[in-house]
Amino acid sequence: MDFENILKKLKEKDRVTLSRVITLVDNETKEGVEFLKKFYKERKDSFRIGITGPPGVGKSTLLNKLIERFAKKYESISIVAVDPSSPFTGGAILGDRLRMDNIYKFDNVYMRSVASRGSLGGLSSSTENILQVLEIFGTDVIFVETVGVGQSELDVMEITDLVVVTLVPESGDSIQAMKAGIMEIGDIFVINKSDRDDAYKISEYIKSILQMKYQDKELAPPVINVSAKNDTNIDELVNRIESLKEIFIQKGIIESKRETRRKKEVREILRDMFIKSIDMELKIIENKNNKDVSPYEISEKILKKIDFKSLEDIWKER
Ligand SMILES: Nc1nc2c(ncn2[C@@H]2O[C@H](COP(=O)(O)OP(=O)(O)OP(=O)(O)O)[C@@H](O)[C@H]2O)c(=O)[nH]1
Ligand SMILES: [Mg+2]
Repeated sequence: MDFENILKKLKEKDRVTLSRVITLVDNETKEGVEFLKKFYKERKDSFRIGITGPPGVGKSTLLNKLIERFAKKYESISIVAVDPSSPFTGGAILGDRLRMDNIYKFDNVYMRSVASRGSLGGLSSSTENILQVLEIFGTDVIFVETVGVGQSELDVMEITDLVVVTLVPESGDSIQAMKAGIMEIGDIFVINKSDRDDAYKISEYIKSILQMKYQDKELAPPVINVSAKNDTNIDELVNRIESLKEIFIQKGIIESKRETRRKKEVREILRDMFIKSIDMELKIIENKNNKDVSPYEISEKILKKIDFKSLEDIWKER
């Protein structure tokens, strides 16, 4: 593969090449890994915004409105939708593409859907690799949409710089249950569908929960009522995102999040490599009669047999 030529095309903002490289990386191919290794230093520090929330709260509709604003302001915008087909809307990728019609109106917007499957390093590490390709491509802002249902979807939010948690007026009843997960990770809380009744009651309720948690009123994440459908208060949300971004940069929060991510990724990659090589050794041992050997002893034997120098080659051959 002519990596230099691929990089050149990416830098020329060639989307076909971009899609191809993302596929290589998403499938965790050897070429994909080599590409990321070789051109890691070519990355731009894109600002990563996570949009999460329960199924059907209007994340994609909201994102569509945000794209409109951001596409006018920045040179290049990307969207990564992780499993856009939630059981709630039954909306498949196609449905999302219809909802997000601004993807087509602006030629500086790139969208990619990824299936919500746990690869070796988990959903967050395979999504991280895609974001790195987008950063090599040179995008300014990346939006990541996940349906906030499970732990792996919440983990994905850790690879973003700022998290927008989206709720709706009806979310009130389930907030107690959500507290441990989704309520913990939001930097901004949005009450979408505020064209409906009780939208302000719930925002007051969420504010009170957040203020209790953060004690200092100033530090509590903002809660903003919007209606994506009617385009109400979207500009206010954009302003909040932009000002929080500035604060995060000034306080060094983004830099430290990035450092934490890098460390965590190394850990996950190493764990993948180890597990793979252990599995290979286990296969060899399975064929032997070990019924009277202690599992501890077998484990120690396997550990001694692992060739640490070739871990990377083993990993690449998966
Ligand atoms: N009344 C009202 N309906 C809305 C609003 N925003 C979105 N919807 C509707 O809510 C439904 C779900 O919208 P989506 O944008 O697909 O929601 P989502 O959170 O992305 O859904 P999943 O990705 O499937 O979890 C659609 O029928 C939208 O038209 C809003 O502000 N007000
Ligand atoms: Mg959606």
